[in-house]
Parts: sequence; structure tokens; C-alpha cells
Amino acid sequence: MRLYLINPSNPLVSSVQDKKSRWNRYRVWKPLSLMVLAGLTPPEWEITIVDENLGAPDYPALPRPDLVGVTAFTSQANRAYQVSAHYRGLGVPVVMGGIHATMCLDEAMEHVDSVVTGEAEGVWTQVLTDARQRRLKQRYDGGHAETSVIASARHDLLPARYALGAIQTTRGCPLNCSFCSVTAFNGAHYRQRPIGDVVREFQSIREKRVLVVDDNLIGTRPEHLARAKELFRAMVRAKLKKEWVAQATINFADDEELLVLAAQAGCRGVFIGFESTTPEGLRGLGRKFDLLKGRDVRASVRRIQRHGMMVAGSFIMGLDIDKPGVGKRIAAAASRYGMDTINVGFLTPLPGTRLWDQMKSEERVALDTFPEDWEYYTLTFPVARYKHLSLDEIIEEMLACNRRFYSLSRVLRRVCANFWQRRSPMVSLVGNLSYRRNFRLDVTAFADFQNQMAVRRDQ
Ligand code: B12
Ligand code: SF4
Repeated sequence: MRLYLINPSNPLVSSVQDKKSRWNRYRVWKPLSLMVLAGLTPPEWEITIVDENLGAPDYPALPRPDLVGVTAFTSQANRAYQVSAHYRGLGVPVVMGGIHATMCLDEAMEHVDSVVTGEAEGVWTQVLTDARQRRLKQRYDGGHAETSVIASARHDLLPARYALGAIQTTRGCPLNCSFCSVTAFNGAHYRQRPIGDVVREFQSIREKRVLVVDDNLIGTRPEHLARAKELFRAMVRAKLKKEWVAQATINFADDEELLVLAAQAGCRGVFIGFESTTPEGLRGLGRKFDLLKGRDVRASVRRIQRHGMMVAGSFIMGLDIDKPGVGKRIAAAASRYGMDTINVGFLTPLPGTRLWDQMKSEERVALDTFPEDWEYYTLTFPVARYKHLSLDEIIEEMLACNRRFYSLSRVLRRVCANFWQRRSPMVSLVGNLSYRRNFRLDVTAFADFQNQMAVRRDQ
């Protein structure tokens, strides 16, 4: 039995365009969901993972599979449906899973034969059995999996063309920020995989550098932090010799022992969501506000950096308090905080979030010809109506922000600082140049987008 597991690409995601910017070679990440599914698949299935981010194959030239599984974030949904249409046209059944199919079940059911909502661990083998017996159900619900049944991902199935391996050690997030789908999808209960499983899986990863995809590697409560320390100690004992980056909340900076252990275990950088530079901006977003209020952000960032780790800050533009000037304000604050890189996204109502419900009810979802418009839900296009900023204004703010933060002189200053502080200057250089190049690609992408929006207005 032949199984294709497909990760559809979206050409509007600038970080996968490695032909337009060679720095993006370091940013094409592995589709871990499909590697985990492969790990759950019994040996009688011959599995091929197709990652369109490495280039879409000539599907008609590939051998005919018996079953196709397709994953999709919202921004990939439209392409997922195109791939599905191709295989369904050949009479091959298509199963779709992942965050978009879960949040937009009815839509997905129109385009595929079967939808798996939630996490797949509890239902995937049943789906395969049903597919073999040609009695696939329209819907399976995996809910939230026990972390002890999360299979080791099949790290061997993809070509060695990726700069980074990928692994997940926890699921779920208690913070439930209004714009984020994680709590809606993975639940508020913070679930941690057994440490032995994680260490063994780490050992099976070929790449020296790894992305730990957890939404929050360390968690928020004392027992979460204790588990994170236990994990780091086990990684040190296992002499993994990996360098890794992860996502965390700013409370990472508050525990000296945690920082020491993380650095010893190979942590070289953390992505931290700061979201807004003002308390008013943060207040509307959810419980993350409690972690950031009254904090000396610069001191927290420095504490992390002193242990040789880089800090990548993530911000949102287009909050209801954001007015003209917000772009320069974010860039200036991030420089003042001493961040190594920043990633600024437009406030985007992703389906299944509280923000979606709110913006929908206020008729502020501007791009809503679905499924086609999902392609713009990459956080790099302004898809909503913003309170104080028109479409052209918010794009100008985004350009002003990146122009300022990623100016050549500032990039060089940051890379030199990393050099003197012995904090991976090469990683800093690659990260900064990749963002800088992508921001330049965004200028063209925004111009195309504005033209398209003008055509729509005239129709
Ligand atoms: C790592 C990551 C990335 C990486 C790598 C992505 C990749 N190719 O793997 C990078 C940095 C590139 C990335 C980029 C983006 N990301 Co991202 N990312 C994540 C993150 C943190 C982890 C994903 C992961 O590997 N999870 C581990 C696997 C095992 O879990 P899983 O994917 O959920 O898969 C399970 C189930 O969903 C299910 N399943 C999944 N697929 C399938 C398929 C079938 C057939 C079946 C049966 C089951 C099934 O089974 C799996 C096992 O249980 C998630 C948050 C999260 N917790 O998932 C956000 C997340 C997926 N990203 C998000 C977003 C918005 C983006 C971006 C659009 C914007 C951005 N700037 O980040 C881009 C767009 C990328 C694109 N190509 O379109 C949102 C998506 C929301 C949505 N509705 O689309 C999430 C949920 C975060 C959030 N804050 O809301 N991302
Ligand atoms: S802390 Fe991060 S993962 Fe958790 S809900 Fe907020 S944005 Fe999502």
C-alpha cells in the first residue's frame, strides 16, 4: 500500500522562497506533523513525504498512491484543496488533517474525502485500516493525545536538504491569547512528553541544528519549569551535541538555573512573543499581559543573552491602539531592548480564535473570498480592517519598521555585538540578512497586493 503525505506550499510565504533569497535555505523547516504521522503508520504502508516547500513534484509523473494525506495551516489550505482535487480526480482517496481542517471542518469536507480533526495519534491507525477496507468515514476526531503515545517522528524520511531538524516536547498552552489558535487546537492543559522519549528522538535527528517547535518550551508554572530543567539535564547527560532554538515566554529570563541548564543543553536562541510595546496594546490580548506588565524588558533580554542565547522578538501590528507611527515605535523599542532579530506580523483573524469571532462580528475581516483568500493569511498581509490605519498606511508602517530595524548599519552593529559577546555571530548574521532580504521581497509583494485590492475595489 502506497501512502503520500503532502505538505502544500504557498508561494506568498517569503521565507520558503530560497531561489529569491539564498538565506532562506536556513529557514525552510521540516513538516513535523507529517513526520509524526509517518511514525504512527504501520510498516505495511510505503510512505513518501512530499514537501512542496522543496519544490512541487510533477504529480502526474509519480506512481499512483493508494491514499493521500494532506496537512495545512490556514495559509496552505487553498493549495491543499488543489492537490486534493488532482488525486480525487484519479480516484485516490484524500484525508486532510491539521489546524485548518480542524477549524474549518465544513469547508475542508467539501474538498477531501475524510477529515481528521485534532491530534492524529488516537485515530490515525483506524483511518488507515478503514482506507484499506475502502470504508473511510467523512470525519475522525483525534481530540488531544496522551503525550506517552506520541510516536517518534520519522526523521529519516526527508532528504538531507534542510538546515534544521525539528522536534516537539510539549503540547498545549494555558495562556490562550486572543489571536492565537494553539489553545483552541491543542488545549489549555500543558502536556509534556516523557523525557526519555524526547532524548531518544533527539538522538535520531541527523541535523546538528534543531528547531524545538513547542509553543512554550518552559511553561508558566513551577512544575513546568522543573520539568524543563529535568529535560535539559537529561539532554546534557545524553551528550546530544545539538544546537537548538525554541519558543518561550519571557519568564525564561527569571530563573538563573534554567538559563544555565538550557545553554548547557544546547539552546542558542529563543523566540519570544512580546506582541506590543505598550501595556494598552497587551491588555486586550490575553493572559500574556501578566508576564510582561511592569517588566524591565531590556534587563530580561540581556539576562538571556548573557548565557550565549539570542533573543528573537515577535510583535503584532494593527492592534486597535496602533496609530500612524507604530512601525518606527516597534523598531525603536526592539532596538532599545537589545533584540537580535524581530518578526512583525499584521494582526490576522485566524479561524477558531477569539479574534476571528470578534472581527467577524464587527465586519472587519476584509479578505473573505474563501478558500482562495486563505493564501493571504500568512500574517505578512493586512487581511483585516484596522481601527486607525488604512490598508496603505499599515503597509507603510510595516515597511518603516523593517527598514529601520534591518538597516545595514543596525544589522552590522548587532552582529558585531554578538561577536564580542560570543553569541553565535554567524547565526545572527544569517538571521538578520534573511529578514532583511525578505523585507525587500515584501516590498514587491505588497505592491502586487495593493494592485489586486485596487482591482477588487473597482469591480
Ligand atoms: C513550527 C511551526 C512553524 C514553522 C514550521 C512549519 C512547518 N512546516 O512545520 C514555521 C516557522 C515555518 C511556521 C510558519 C508559519 N506558521 Co507556524 N507554527 C509552528 C508551530 C509552532 C508548530 C507546528 C508543529 O510542527 N507542530 C507539531 C505537530 C506534530 O503538530 P501538528 O502540526 O498540529 O500536527 C498534528 C495534528 O494537527 C494532526 N495533523 C496535522 N496534519 C495532518 C494531516 C493529516 C492527513 C492527518 C490525518 C493529521 C494531521 O496530526 C499531527 C499529530 O497529532 C505551530 C503551533 C502548533 N502548536 O502546532 C505554529 C502554527 C501552526 N503556525 C501558524 C502560523 C500562522 C504560521 C504562519 C502562517 C505565520 C508565521 N509567521 O508564523 C507561517 C506560514 C507557514 C506556511 N508555510 O504557510 C499558526 C497556524 C494557525 C492557522 N490557522 O493557520 C500556528 C498554529 C501558531 C499560532 N500561533 O496560531 N510555523
Ligand atoms: S503564549 Fe504563545 S502559544 Fe500560548 S496562546 Fe499565547 S501566542 Fe499562543
